[in-house]
Amino acid sequence: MQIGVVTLFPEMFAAVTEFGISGRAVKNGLVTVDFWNPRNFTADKHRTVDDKPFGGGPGMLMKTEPLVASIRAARAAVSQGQHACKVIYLSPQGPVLNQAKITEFASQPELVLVCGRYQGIDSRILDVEIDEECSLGDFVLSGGELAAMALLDAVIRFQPGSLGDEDSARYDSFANGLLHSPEYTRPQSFAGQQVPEVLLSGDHEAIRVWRLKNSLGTTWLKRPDLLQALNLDREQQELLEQFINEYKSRQ
Ligand code: 9D3
Repeated sequence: MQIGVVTLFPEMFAAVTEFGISGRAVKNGLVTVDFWNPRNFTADKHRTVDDKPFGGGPGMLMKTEPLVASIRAARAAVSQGQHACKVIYLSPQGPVLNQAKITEFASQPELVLVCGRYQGIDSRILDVEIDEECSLGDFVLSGGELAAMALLDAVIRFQPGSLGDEDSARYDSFANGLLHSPEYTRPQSFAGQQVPEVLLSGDHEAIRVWRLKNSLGTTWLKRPDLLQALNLDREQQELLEQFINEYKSRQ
């Protein structure tokens, strides 16, 4: 996969391209990430990348020509002019990113991510150059880079070969829209609390049922909105009902 990133701050992306799972995937060439800095597409001696909004008011916008030139350069480089590639603008006004969007983006051969700074970009650039807007949620960041880095990390993890066997196996069992059941590691006794017996039993079926029940229960407790979106099968309904009854009798 080829990803072009349009940003005034390419150095920030080292956090994704040089560390951990995403860093290894980049190092192994499973994905290439190239940066396009509007600063390098300026023509004036001050290399100006911001401009005043028409109508006045506080704050600046990204200067049009360097931004558009860098988006076009990124687009041309990743697709080698062969075909259209998706251009995503990280924006607080976009729909909130979720795993379904990540899998959709991860299946593209190329992406261009556009990071805004200041108060954003001219609305006509949005119309002409941008295919989709994506937000991380309803809180204010100083620019699009951290959002692009989150998207990048999530997309790169999805490239075949980027996860070790252990990680992918884990991922598989939780691609089901539920939160994970509680997990425990050594020591067996910590802060006066014991690891649940069943996890020490070696009984794989009992462990599967316990994990499913507690996965449903954790989702019910912490993210009931996720349960609304699911169609639980018979076993899941019964296990959730058990969890709820036991929880209520403990309260
Ligand atoms: C305080 C400024 N806001 C009122 C006009 C507008 C605004 C402009 C630019 C708010 C944030 C930003 C910079 N944010 C992003 O570029 C951004 C973002 C975010 O702030 N929150 C969640 N997701 C994203 S994706 C890109």
